[in-house]
Amino acid sequence: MGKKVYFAGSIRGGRQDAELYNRIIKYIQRSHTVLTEHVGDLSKSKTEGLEDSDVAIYEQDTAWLREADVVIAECTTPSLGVGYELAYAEAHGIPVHIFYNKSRANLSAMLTGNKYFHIHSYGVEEDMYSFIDAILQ
Ligand code: 6IA
Repeated sequence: MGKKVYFAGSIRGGRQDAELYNRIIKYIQRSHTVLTEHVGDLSKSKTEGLEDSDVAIYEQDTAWLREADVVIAECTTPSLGVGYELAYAEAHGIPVHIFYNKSRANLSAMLTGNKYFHIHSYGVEEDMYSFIDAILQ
């Protein structure tokens, strides 16, 4: 049976990797459920969605985090919201896998120094997908 995946990626932290998030989400969706499809939604800018209050976003996302089997985060673009989600998942005992492009990111010591997190650096995007297969098998 497919897993429930909470995919985390930057929104207000910057949307330069939105297309990458979209490709990762589509890849995971071939066999699993992604609770957070909107993170890869290319039609929405980071400022849209204001009709949803931030309180509603917080309540929905934390409910999905509690429901998730695993969190997969793409952390090349730093995001306060993603950092919060990773700590929230840890507090609730949800496994967390963090990906970052080693040539573009200098990951926070608060992530690399935390042995709870499974951290995967990649050189090319394709390398990520075999890691994701192993995580979700
Ligand atoms: O601080 P950030 O905005 O970069 O935080 C990004 C993270 O927070 C993502 O992994 C999301 O799970 C969550 N998040 C932030 N903003 C939203 C949001 N806004 N909707 C749902 N989750 C969010 C409205 C929709 C948006 C695509 C415009």
